Amino acid sequence: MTTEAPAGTVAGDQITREELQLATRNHGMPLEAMRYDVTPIGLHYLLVHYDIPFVDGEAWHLDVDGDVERPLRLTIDDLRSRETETRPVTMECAGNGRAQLSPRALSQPWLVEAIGTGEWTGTPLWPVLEDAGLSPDVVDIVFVGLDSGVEGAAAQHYQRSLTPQEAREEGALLVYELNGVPLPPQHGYPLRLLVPGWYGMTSVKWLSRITASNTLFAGYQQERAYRLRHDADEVGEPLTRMRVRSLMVPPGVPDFFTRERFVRPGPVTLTGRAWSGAGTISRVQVSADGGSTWTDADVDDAAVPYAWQEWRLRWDAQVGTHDLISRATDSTGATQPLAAEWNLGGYAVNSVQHVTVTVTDAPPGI
Ligand SMILES: Nc1nc2c(c(=O)[nH]1)N[C@H]1C(S)=C(S)[C@@H](COP(=O)(O)O)O[C@H]1N2
Ligand SMILES: [Mo]
Repeated sequence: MTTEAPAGTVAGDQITREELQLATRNHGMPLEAMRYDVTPIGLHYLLVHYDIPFVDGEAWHLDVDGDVERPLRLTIDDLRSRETETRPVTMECAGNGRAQLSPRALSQPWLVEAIGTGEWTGTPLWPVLEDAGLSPDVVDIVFVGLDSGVEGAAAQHYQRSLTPQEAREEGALLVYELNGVPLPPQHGYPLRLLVPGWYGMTSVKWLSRITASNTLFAGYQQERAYRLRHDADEVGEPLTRMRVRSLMVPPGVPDFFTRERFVRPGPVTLTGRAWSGAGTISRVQVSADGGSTWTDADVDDAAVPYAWQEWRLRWDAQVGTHDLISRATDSTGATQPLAAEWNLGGYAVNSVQHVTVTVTDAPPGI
């Protein structure tokens, strides 16, 4: 008996041409780049729904309008002359892990690599909204990107909303620099929203307009996409904060094509990063035997909340094949599940990563 995959999903491991087309545009972060506290530009993952807009930064401005007392039009210089904040923030795509599910949603086929930590510079969002003066009847604030396309059969600009409470309390920034330089085109030049601790879809790139509204925003990226549902008819739970997750830098060297790992026998330092939308990580456990036994890794203290923490554990690699796993627990006590929990859109998959390594003296020279 065969069970049919729901509409918009596909079962099995075969990648479709459209998924490949998305995957070549939207790259992940090579996991070895977890060695850097701040991900170098170009190694941070990338997710662009439509096309990267070509923006003339001199002519660009940000409009703050809608249900406000004083509509604002701000240039980049206006934003740069406001209060400045620089902070490392780990960002993850809500679809990270999607391609581990079967059936999987036909979309960007991430395995585990849709992550990165930028050092973002910008100005706090809330004081800008205070200057504009939100009317008391505002229930949603809509952030509109310059990029547009067609999704769910509807033409749209990429746009997402936050409630006034979220805009005030989540530490959101309007950012114009990444790692000390103006935002590169692919990461939102000249301005993006950044909501620390939330999945990436909230952090609208190429921001051109912020509109305060006295009705709930019902745009595609809010009402249809980025919701946890098991059935297309469900309203679903909106995605907000990142679930707890850890990843390991795959040790040793890879086979070029299969990416299978080879490690020499002897002591090896296993290392990686862990993060959570709850703020900080309290524990990382590592198993070298597929989850039968676990050892606590050393975890660096959190420098600031919402930036990943490095962990490490010395492992005595014995000849043979081993299934390495890391498992993080955050400050709320939430722990990564051992198996992925299926949902229709393939969102918020935070199950543990398995790294299979062959410990051998051959091939020599490694
Ligand atoms: N305007 C706009 N903003 C956007 C997107 C987009 O396609 N257009 N993609 C979102 C998604 S789904 C993610 S995961 C993050 C990715 O940010 P990055 O490409 O800078 O890593 O940007 C978000 N902001
Ligand atoms: Mo995303």
